[in-house]
Amino acid sequence: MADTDVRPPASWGRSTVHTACPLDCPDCCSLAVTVEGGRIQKIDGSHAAPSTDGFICGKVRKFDQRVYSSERVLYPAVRRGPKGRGDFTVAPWAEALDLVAERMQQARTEFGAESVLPFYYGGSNGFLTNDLEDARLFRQFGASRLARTVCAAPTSAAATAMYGKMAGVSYEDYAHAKLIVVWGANPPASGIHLMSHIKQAQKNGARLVVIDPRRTPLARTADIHLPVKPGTDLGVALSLIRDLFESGRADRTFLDAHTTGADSLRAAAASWTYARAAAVAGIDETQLRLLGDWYANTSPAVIRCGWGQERNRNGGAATMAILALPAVAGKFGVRGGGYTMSNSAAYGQAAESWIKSPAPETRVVNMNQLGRALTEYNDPPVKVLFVYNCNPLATMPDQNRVKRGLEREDLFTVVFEQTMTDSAKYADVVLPATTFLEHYDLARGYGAYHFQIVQPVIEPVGEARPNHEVFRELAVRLGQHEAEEDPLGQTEALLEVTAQLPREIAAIIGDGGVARGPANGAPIQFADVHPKTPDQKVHLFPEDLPTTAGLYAFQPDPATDAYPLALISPASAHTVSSTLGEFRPGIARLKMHPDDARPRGIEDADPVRVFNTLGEVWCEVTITPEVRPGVVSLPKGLWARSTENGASSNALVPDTLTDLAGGACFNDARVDVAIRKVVN
Ligand SMILES: Nc1nc2c(c(=O)[nH]1)N[C@H]1C(S)=C(S)[C@@H](COP(=O)(O)OP(=O)(O)OC[C@H]3O[C@@H](n4cnc5c(=O)[nH]c(N)nc54)[C@H](O)[C@@H]3O)O[C@H]1N2
Ligand SMILES: Nc1nc2c(c(=O)[nH]1)N[C@H]1C(S)=C(S)[C@@H](COP(=O)(O)OP(=O)(O)OC[C@H]3O[C@@H](n4cnc5c(=O)[nH]c(N)nc54)[C@H](O)[C@@H]3O)O[C@H]1N2
Ligand code: SF4
Ligand SMILES: [Mo]
Repeated sequence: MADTDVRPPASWGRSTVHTACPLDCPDCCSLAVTVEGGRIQKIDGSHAAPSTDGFICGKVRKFDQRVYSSERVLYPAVRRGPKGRGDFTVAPWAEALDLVAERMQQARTEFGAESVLPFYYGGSNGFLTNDLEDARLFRQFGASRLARTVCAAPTSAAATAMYGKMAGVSYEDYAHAKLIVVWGANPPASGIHLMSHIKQAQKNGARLVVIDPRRTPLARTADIHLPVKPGTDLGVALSLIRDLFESGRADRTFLDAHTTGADSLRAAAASWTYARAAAVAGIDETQLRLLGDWYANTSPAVIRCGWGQERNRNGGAATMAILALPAVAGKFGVRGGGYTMSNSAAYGQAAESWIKSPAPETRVVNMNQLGRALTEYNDPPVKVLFVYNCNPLATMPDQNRVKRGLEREDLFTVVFEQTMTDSAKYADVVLPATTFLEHYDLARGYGAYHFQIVQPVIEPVGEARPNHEVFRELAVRLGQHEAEEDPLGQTEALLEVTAQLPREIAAIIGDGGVARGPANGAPIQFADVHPKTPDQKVHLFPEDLPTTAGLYAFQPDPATDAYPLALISPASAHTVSSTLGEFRPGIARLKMHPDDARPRGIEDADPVRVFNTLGEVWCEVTITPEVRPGVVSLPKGLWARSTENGASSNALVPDTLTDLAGGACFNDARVDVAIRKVVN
């Protein structure tokens, strides 16, 4: 075993340990965890990270239930029953790793190294548990590469091309705004620490606009709510841009000095009158016009752009048009003016570049098409699937195809996990992983400007081990590393990674502090931070950007007579993606508008079938005007146990890709809904 002596000794006294939350959430809270007798007693927020402000979400307050859950994977285990049943025999670590290494080598000999596919995402992982030893191992092995596109691929490509991922407006600075536009984001569920600043702005007299197919709790407090049809944001944003130009309210001085491509953008927006955009989006034209006037005439004005608008065929173009708005209207240069999307690039590090082993030019598999890769790829077929930091059966598109792939008898699947997820049940070998309360990591917020160290507060539960140790041990078995040569314990991994960080950041987090990003975590765009494009300009019409439809080109709604309803599956307050989904009580509820329920004879709480050609989901229904007509909604991250037939929204989500960067089209499913006859 590698050196793990830096873990604090199990103290039998009561103490409070300071750490941070690395889960896939924009906030990256600072935590105070009370431990007694080596066991977690309480998890709470601390004041170390300013945006945390001493409170955290309900999910992480009860994360100890997950750490000590009866569903925790405690020991390595080898499958003994049919795939999917979750029937395993416990095995010693050495034996399990020997078996994994042997099967990887065998696959390489018989089918080539590309027949091994690592499958991970790592949204809830910091710099020690993703893209470190794992990347070294699979690169040196020559495995297929994975395009990690399940989330934020189109938004990231748009922000990179246009602004070089310039740092955004901080949560705290929302209090200075006079107009806040929340576009495709749902902060009351998905990034709660922005909320108090929005509320403060509202108290100060700011107007709030929410653009979301659902009347979310935040939308209820908004001055304007535009309940757009999913996938129509492009037209809405272009109509605002068109009006700014046509009415002479575009900021010509800013455009001339700081942007390229303004004329081409103007031409792309020319056909998007308010009337056309309102008709396409299914919204009220007067309200859209009013937003146009408010946005043109108010400063500071800030746009919180989320990820809801990216998860469809127009997601890349829509995000580009939204991000173009503050440039066209000249909203930068003042505190509380500009935009926020992902701030993950604000600390100036790039994990990928730390790893010395070069990335081989092997096959790239788009993770959104895992089902296809497992069932159709033949050159070579995938023979070994190594899943970690991910629960693909719950979270990837086209669930039934993924399931058929995982059922293949000739596929050897390794799942390295904390709990017995739906995916882990299909494993040939399960390996137990530590949680963030049992290992070190470095976590950074992609909303709040927090970069912090995550420390173990307890000893690993069972025989769980951190990722870098396990991948290093595998590398030794595969002959890629000498057994005794720099064993990668927690200390070494931490030192290696912190050495790659900018020195100021390393110094702060090394002392257990919170590094705050540019301008001490409160940058003014175009004063403290500038586009990181090569010419430091905003590229409003980046001609070379590879989009499948053409820049700012609108692709129409894929609804058909057979499947007229758009299904969306946004983040819920109960889970982080599928993490904690094991604790979701009861059968999930599909939300449906009364106008859609009535003609189908569906009443509140009825059992229903949601279906299309890809699959069906058996659940119950809540009839509510919270979703707009023509749209139904199921929560993201459901496990099989949350529906009557074990399928979730992803059984209905096509594995088609977004117009930019091969992103997932989670909100582009078209379905119908019928009452389900329940036979007793
Ligand atoms: N509690 C909790 N927090 C989370 C997560 C979680 O699962 N649970 N997930 C984390 C992760 S991985 C991410 S990426 C972020 C995501 O954070 P958000 O972007 O806030 O999350 P989503 O719920 O995907 O989408 C936001 C909103 O977009 C709306 N929407 C759907 N389709 C469209 C559309 O076409 N146009 C517009 N304008 N709106 C649309 C949805 O109704 C939803 O209210 O949240 C993170 N935080
Ligand atoms: N229908 C629908 N599906 C969606 C979305 C949607 O909006 N709608 N959103 C998508 C989005 S935004 C995202 S980001 C993806 C996320 O999808 P996933 O990447 O699958 O994320 P999680 O569901 O959180 O699963 C992460 C798993 O990694 C494990 N894990 C965590 N830390 C470690 C570690 O250190 N070591 C190891 N070995 N394992 C660890 C956790 O126990 C957990 O089971 O889901 C996507 N799926
Ligand atoms: S999930 Fe988000 S809100 Fe909850 S503790 Fe973690 S960072 Fe904070
Ligand atoms: Mo995500």
